[in-house]
Amino acid sequence: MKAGPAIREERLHDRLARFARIGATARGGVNRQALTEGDREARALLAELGRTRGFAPRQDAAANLFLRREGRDPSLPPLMLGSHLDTQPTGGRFDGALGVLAALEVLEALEDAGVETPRAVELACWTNEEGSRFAPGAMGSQAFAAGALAPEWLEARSPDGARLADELDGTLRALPGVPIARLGTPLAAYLELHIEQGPVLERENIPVGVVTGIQGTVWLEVVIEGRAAHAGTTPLAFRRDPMVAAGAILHTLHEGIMPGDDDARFTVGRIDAYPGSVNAIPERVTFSVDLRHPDAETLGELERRVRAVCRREAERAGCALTLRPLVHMPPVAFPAAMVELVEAGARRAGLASRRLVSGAFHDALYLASRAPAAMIFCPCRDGVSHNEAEDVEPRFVAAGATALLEAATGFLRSSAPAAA
Ligand code: HGY
Ligand code: MN
Ligand code: MN
Repeated sequence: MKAGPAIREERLHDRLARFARIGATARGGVNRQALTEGDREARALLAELGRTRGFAPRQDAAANLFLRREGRDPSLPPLMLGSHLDTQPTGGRFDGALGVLAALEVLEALEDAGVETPRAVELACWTNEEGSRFAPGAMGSQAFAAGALAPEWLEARSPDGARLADELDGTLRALPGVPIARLGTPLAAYLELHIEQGPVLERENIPVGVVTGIQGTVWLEVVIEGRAAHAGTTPLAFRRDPMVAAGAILHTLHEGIMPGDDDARFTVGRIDAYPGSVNAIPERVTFSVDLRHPDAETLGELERRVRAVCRREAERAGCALTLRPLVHMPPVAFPAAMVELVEAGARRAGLASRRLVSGAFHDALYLASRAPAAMIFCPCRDGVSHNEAEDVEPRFVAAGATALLEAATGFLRSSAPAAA
């Protein structure tokens, strides 16, 4: 393999700016939710950029999009680099897009340098990592790892009423010239660059985060059903008010979970009252629970506690309770060899690094069940993400992409088949 592939910072910055314009919001963020027109536009641009460089695009039934740069032996499973292009409703310009465009930058750097790699290198753009329009998150990578889309996902409805199966179909048809491969093609290893979405690296001014694993995540949908009634005429004794139960649940869990455990994360990001009229006691209150912990057993214990508090407070308010599990992601640790590969790559590039566990889930969590995987983090300003103000200093964008390139070429060298 000839030496010399290098990241072209300008090209990467231009790409990030170009993709940030797709779904750009007035406050400088991005709203490019999974399987929307904006998502389709970004995917089409990515396919076009790949085609221009001879990286063959393909997609699969979960609308994951791949670009493939051939290597010497096409029969060898490829090295895969990826992330996601879908965003939160008030997302930032880097969450996901940085990993996809840095992966493209690695493919282009290899191409620019005329490097023949022993095996193909593929870029993967995973569908619906965020899970905010359609649960669960990391849907595309889950389907890829399992080799199938869970049938119950297909009937899922987004808050705007769209049906997942229809949105998937429309997204696939939006790339008519891109063949649809089976779900779960082979891979030798997976690497993902992502912003840290937390404060650690920036606080320590360290450009490269070597991610050792991802904490566990549980999402629940909590539905509390009481009886709609008149706000003015219904005395307390006659009320079966789901909002009373919801208020008690949120108070008890906010007070009881995070203050007692620095590693625990409890978030209610969405709450809805039906019919949502000022002067009617609601018939139904629905809210989301996002629960996280690095320790699987503790996460299980926290979930049991959430369920028990929901049952107790619903009963107290004379309401019915339905708890729907939406996501269950056990914590994952990346293989030591892959973690060391990333660390060695940062060292070769002269970049300071430190190890850390990811508080956010990522597609790498599912790829780790199919092949040796690892992640690279770069610092983001004030550790803020899932916020339109999300920002990354240009020097950290360049450092992250360089670390990805070094880890990729390090893997390609270490896994090159012995010369025949
Ligand atoms: O929610 C998560 O952890 C991911 O950022 N979507
Ligand atoms: Mn992300
Ligand atoms: Mn995200």
